[in-house]
Amino acid sequence: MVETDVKIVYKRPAGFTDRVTHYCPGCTHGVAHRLIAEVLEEMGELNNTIGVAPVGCAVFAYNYFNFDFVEAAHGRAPAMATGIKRTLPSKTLFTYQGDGDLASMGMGEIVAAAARGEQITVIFINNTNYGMTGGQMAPTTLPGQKTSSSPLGRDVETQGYPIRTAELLATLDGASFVARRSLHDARSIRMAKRALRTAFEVQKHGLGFSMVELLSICPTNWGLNTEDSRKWLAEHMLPYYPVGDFKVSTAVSEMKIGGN
Ligand SMILES: Cc1ncc(C[n+]2csc(CCOP(=O)(O)OP(=O)(O)O)c2C)c(N)n1
Repeated sequence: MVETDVKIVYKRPAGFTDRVTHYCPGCTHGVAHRLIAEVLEEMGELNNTIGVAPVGCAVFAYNYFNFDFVEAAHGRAPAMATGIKRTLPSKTLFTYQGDGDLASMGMGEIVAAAARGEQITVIFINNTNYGMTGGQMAPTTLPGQKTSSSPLGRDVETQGYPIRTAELLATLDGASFVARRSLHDARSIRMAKRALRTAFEVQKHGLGFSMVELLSICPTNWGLNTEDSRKWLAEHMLPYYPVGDFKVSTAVSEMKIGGN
């Protein structure tokens, strides 16, 4: 046998099962999943977490994480997370929701949960369309963007303007930490991980409602390859959906975070 100096620098996070995901090639749902699994492992929370899966492309998320998960009706994940968290307050609760699930079907749920200051963490995947059902227009679809239900491009005169969900929720007194990050390049992904860590720490410290919006690519429904999708996100999504922290309560700004 040949001796080697090979060191493992990258491996499957402990928070994952060994299932292969059903996501399309290039889709960043897998990146978001990985960041969540890494953060919960680093926080020692894997055995104390309950996730709430959405209706949408991530509907089978419960198959990919090896901790407890429940499945919500479309857009109702914040209500389920609220009930579970109030019943089991020592558990870490998070919802994982797309922009159709959270900002369309579930807009009422998320606004109410944030306004009540529920002690839950929300991971919001913004890929500007309803991915699972064939790429229809979502509340996040950009002006002029072509989708399967806006083939001539979103016309704001008749179809309205996109909703900047993070900014909207940040206006609510019940929200403690609301941020937007992007998953289109390595540096952004590292910054996204730090924001997720902050969001989960907010919950661990009992400081209230936290949400991280993650700008994501959808090569299949955008009709672009992965590389062009990443460029499209940077060119078109970032100007409309700037990354940043939109709400950091005083208590959160004074919070001490371990790890990276
Ligand atoms: C009550 C209800 N309305 C509509 C649908 C159809 N539907 C399933 S997934 C989905 C949208 C999913 O899009 P999004 O939340 O953006 O997630 P993605 O698939 O892009 O990750 C819709 C409209 C449904 N299943 N139930």
